[in-house]
Amino acid sequence: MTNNLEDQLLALRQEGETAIASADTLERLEELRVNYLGKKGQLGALLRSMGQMSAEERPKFGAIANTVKEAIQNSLDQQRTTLESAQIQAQLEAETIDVTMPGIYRPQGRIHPLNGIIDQTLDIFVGMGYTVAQGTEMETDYYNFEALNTPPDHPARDMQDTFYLPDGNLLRTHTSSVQIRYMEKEEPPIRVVAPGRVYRRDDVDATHSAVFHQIELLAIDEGLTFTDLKGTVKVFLQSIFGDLPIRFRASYFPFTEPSAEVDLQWKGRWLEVMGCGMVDPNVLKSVGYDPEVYSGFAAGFGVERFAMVLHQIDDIRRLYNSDLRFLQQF
Ligand code: 2NL
Repeated sequence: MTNNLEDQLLALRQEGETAIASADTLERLEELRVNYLGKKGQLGALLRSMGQMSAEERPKFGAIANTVKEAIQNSLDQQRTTLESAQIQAQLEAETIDVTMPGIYRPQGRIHPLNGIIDQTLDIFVGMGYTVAQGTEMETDYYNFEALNTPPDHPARDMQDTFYLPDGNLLRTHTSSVQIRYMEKEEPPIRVVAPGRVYRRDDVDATHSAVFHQIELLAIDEGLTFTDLKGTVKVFLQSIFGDLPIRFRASYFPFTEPSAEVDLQWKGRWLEVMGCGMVDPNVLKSVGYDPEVYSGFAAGFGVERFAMVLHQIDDIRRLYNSDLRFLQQF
């Protein structure tokens, strides 16, 4: 009887160790633990039969049972360690980052040359205390012409030069209208810069487009003179084009008096880059400012023309075609 139980204990140990060593998952290992060492497990069943043993036999059997229990527990612990480290190893391998793999290609955009000039210009004027103003592309005759001292018989008002809409409104021919509206709303001192899209019924060729971009600037204050205009324009042009010679040449605009064209010496010849002048007293009157108290200067330029001079572009349409082979050069 005793021998038989001892044999069963040793057989249990043998069987248990073999089964545990071949468990290939942690779940399977837990099943085996319950089966051998659990409350209702096989070792427990054998121990319960100790009740029928004599007092002399019990200690010896108990000692063997303990050894078997420890042996099975050791096998379980060892196999758990083996399975857990295999699991970690597998996870590490699955999650390895291959640092030699090529990266994901992300196309790199860039600023369009026209936006580049607009950004640069606004930065310069905001740095000098100017406020950026914008307005609508559709305007009334009053804000585009009348308030700007442009008489009804002026050629700019001709059907040939301006796009008129069926309702009598028009597409603005400059952003001066934005500045007129700004002056109506605000009081001097005024420092404003107005970028935007403008329309002219020009014949479209390599240097003219029916729609283009303009930036105008305006300063109104007590005691502003042509010298203030010259200094401002010079600082601005030199920060865009570098330290090149510039000259002011007498010209005419209905909204300024005196008026001037500004030329830039670029690769040995004089290029016309902007127009400017002292705001005509009639323009000040039209927004309710007293020309005896206030004076001011204004200037305007075409962004496309700037871009063409700066980047030596010979055809304005290149700026509108979105051809990446062209745009990627800037
Ligand atoms: C050019 C010349 C110019 C102005 C724009 C202006 C605006 C107001 C009052 C007076 Cl509100 N003048 N603007 C003055 C002179 C020239 O632009 O060649 N633009 C493309």
